[in-house]
Amino acid sequence: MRLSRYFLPVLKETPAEAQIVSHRYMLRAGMIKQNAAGIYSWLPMGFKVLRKLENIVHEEQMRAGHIPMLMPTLQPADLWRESGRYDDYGEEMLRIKDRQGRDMLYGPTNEEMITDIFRSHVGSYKDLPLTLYHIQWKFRDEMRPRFGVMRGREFFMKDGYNFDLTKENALHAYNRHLVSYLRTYERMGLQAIPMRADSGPIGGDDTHEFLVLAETGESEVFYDSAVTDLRFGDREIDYDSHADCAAVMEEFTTKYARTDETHDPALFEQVPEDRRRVARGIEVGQIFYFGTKYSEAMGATVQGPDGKVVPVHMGSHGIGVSRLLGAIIEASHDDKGIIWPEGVTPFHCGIVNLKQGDDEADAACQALYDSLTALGLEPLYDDRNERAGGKFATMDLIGLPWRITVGPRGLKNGVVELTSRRTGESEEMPPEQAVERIAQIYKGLAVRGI
Ligand code: P5A
Repeated sequence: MRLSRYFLPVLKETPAEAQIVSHRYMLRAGMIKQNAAGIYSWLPMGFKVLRKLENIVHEEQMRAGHIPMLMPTLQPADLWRESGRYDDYGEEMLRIKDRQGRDMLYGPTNEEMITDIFRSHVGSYKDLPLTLYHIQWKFRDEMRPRFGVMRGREFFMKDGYNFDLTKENALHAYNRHLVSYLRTYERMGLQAIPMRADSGPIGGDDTHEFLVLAETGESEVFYDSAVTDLRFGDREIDYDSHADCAAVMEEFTTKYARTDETHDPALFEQVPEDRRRVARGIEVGQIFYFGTKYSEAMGATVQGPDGKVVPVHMGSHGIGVSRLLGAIIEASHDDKGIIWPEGVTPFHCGIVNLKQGDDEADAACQALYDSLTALGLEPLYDDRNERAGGKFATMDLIGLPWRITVGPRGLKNGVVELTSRRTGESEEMPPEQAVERIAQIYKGLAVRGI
């Protein structure tokens, strides 16, 4: 993309309403625009990152054997009357009447709707196990929407639902989700720690939240610092193996890690004192096992192998896809701007032309652009007629992990400069070598966006 033809409405001033760094940088880097409290438009660069996160979530869900679909944002109230949650959900639910006077709502989550789909089509244990998911906009009329996309009213969530014949199988689905979530967050360059939590309006006893540690997080968390040494990495896992998934669950959830809702001071005391941590975190996902709560209320049953008709065991599992943008920026920035992890960056590298209009510099930039594009990479070429300082400031703000700087002086010696946004270190090299280096860095990582 050439910056002169893109829509990147960068702000010079820091918007007064933004209290935390991710909100400030998302506004300043022209990624989002607020349309109403907690409701945002995703401008091209914000949309691009959102789509990349969505792609990673899809890839990891499908790797775990989960099946993508799409449910609507608007739901009939009657479904929620069946589960009893229409009245329970309270003020957070946005209630709407259609022209016939029917009660509708903008879905805050989809347990009822998926249970209705399931009961309409599945009647035998032979069709189980089944996990369906979608990535769709949700609405919760939060009392205090704040921190930009972090606590929105309209937000983008991946929500998945498992249907199993037995509790044991449903607990395997729970473990399998934990494993796939660990992989998902790590691909986004994040460490998200599973912590025992409270199930709130979703229900059930077994639930873990995934928290990214950050001072600006809304949840207070208590943990054994040894949990921060755990990495899932690139290990191979058989998602169908109960034992493999249970082993990962045990590895990642045995050490003390809880949110304030389930914190147990007596148990925490048993953690060696030098490893006890009290901090704040951003909740980027949550998994639930709630047994037959919805299937019993709504008549979602199957005939088992013994001929008996039984309600299915279920769980639901969510990832806050739009919130993740904020969480990634909170975890990865400096005082100049965002520092995107390679796995989610909107463009793979920036090209800065120090002397736009100089034939040699223009041609060198164009050649770099063409070579990178031919390799399936997406550079953002700053071809505007601007001072070098302004171009560097924009690149630093928008946070592309790599920058190639091209100027007449370097070109005389046959070199361009390759700079890492994270370390600030620069190296001079021939243009072909810079292309080669960037291709190497993104090997296996290059996801094309929109
Ligand atoms: C699990 C999937 C559920 O709703 N039902 C379907 C279950 N869980 S949850 O924890 O309530 O939400 C899942 C994730 O969505 C994100 N989230 C939000 N993101 C931005 N703004 C909000 N107002 C908001 N509310 C929830 C969180 O990341 C949460 O973990």
